[in-house]
Amino acid sequence: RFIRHGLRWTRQYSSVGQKDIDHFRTILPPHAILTTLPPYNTQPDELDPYNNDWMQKYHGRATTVLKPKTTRQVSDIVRWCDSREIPIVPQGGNTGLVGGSVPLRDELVVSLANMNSVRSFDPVSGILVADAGCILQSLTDYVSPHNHIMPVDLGAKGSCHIGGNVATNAGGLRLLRYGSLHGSVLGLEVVLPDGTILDQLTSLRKDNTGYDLKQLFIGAEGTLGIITAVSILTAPSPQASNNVILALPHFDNVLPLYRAVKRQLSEILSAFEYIDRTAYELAVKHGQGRALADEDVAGAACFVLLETSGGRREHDEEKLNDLLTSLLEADKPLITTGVLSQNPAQFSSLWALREGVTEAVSKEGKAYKYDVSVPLASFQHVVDATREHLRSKGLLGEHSVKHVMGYGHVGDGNLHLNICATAYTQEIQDALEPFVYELVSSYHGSISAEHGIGAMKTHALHYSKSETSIAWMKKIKALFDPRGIMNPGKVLE
Ligand code: FAD
Ligand code: 2HG
Ligand code: ZN
Repeated sequence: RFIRHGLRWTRQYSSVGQKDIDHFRTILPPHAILTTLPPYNTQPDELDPYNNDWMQKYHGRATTVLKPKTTRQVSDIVRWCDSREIPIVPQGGNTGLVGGSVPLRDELVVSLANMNSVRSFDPVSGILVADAGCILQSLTDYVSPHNHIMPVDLGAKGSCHIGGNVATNAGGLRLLRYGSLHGSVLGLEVVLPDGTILDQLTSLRKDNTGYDLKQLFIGAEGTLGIITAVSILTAPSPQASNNVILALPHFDNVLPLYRAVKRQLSEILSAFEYIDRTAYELAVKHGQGRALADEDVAGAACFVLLETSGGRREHDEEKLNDLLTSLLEADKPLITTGVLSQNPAQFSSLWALREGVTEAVSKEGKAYKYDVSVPLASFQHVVDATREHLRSKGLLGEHSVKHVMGYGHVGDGNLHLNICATAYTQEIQDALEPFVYELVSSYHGSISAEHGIGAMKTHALHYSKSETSIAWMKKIKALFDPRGIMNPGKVLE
């Protein structure tokens, strides 16, 4: 049952055929089935949004996309696929950055987009139970009038789903304050690869009743089952939020700055985000947030976006002003300037300079993305060493690699190394890998801090996981999914 596919041994699966469509018609209404097969005869380009990823880097050839509305429908679809050995790609908002959300070949896509209802919200405990297909921004809007916020926030919030966030264990911009989804997700409902519904949708803060199975699905990237609902602890909205962008003359000042900021702001610090000069300039060039004044940017090698969230505005502003004064009046100032937002529009605009980098990079060209955990002190070295390596290969220039930049979540030790090129080419790919992975490994870092493994990094998993860990991951996969139908070729080869 195995065939040779490229360089990897890959299982042979069934393709979706007429008999399958006839069966899916008994489960779903016509509007929930997109297929190039009769009687629907969907135009192939209507399937493009499901077959191509956000970066336009990974391309599948699915003939069929199903959009169930209920957990029962998901279960019926999966049970059928299990019996027919039809591989499935669970898909949320398709904003993933590692090629996990699109088919490698002609797998069936099960989109959660129609499962988009809030099931319950308790304003006292802050516990929200929602269908997996709810868009993150719509959940933020839902809990906001109840004075709560989602514990996760990211640039893709307008399209990513909460189920996709959980499936990728997305980190994002609030991790420093609210921790990872492994902590804030209280329960999950999952359709297992044989169609069984695993109901672990508890709303309990504490539940030490043996193995915590839900943790396995958080970050499994759809390889162990389809998440159909999520119970998540939301946080009380801060009464006051402020942000400031700080310009630094050298990268070396970032670490001492982080220490000083933590010491002085302590409990009100809610984000400490990094962008280097190249990333800043691209964000501005592509209209992500308003440019800072020329005199604020002059001499800046990089920037830090700092956010505070607290209970009393005067108290927080006093702390922030004291911080800025002490930073600027120090004998050897760590910053050249600080721009403090004065109103909600400026607050959003400063955030856009950081959140908008991903969008800006993709407007500028084709992005090679390395999402790594490395010691904070080495962020700049990783970026510089990669740039120099590309230069030594003759690949730096207007017609090949246009920019090499670093940005990310300093507070989490997570660097986003982005290489922006005019096109995706084998030459650039070969220059970057295994170079970047070996560099990260030399720091005992992680080759995926928050975006996951997807299809992009299956071959590189060993840089961050021991042989024993990978062997046990494979045993877990085989236990849940003996036929290997759930998102094959993702996470594990
Ligand atoms: P998809 O892209 O559809 O899927 C991602 C993976 O999860 C796939 O493997 C898919 O099979 C699986 N999956 C999706 N839904 C389910 C489900 N219901 N059940 C089982 N498996 C499922 N990531 C971060 O960690 N931090 C960031 O700050 C961040 N910022 C981003 C900014 C931008 C502009 C973009 C485009 C992406 C960003 N990402 C970030 C990457 C991405 O991981 C997140 O956008 C998000 O968590 C993916 O959710 P999605 O619904 O789009 O999932
Ligand atoms: C971010 O932090 C996201 O902005 C995306 O994780 C990072 O595009 C990237 O490399
Ligand atoms: Zn990130």
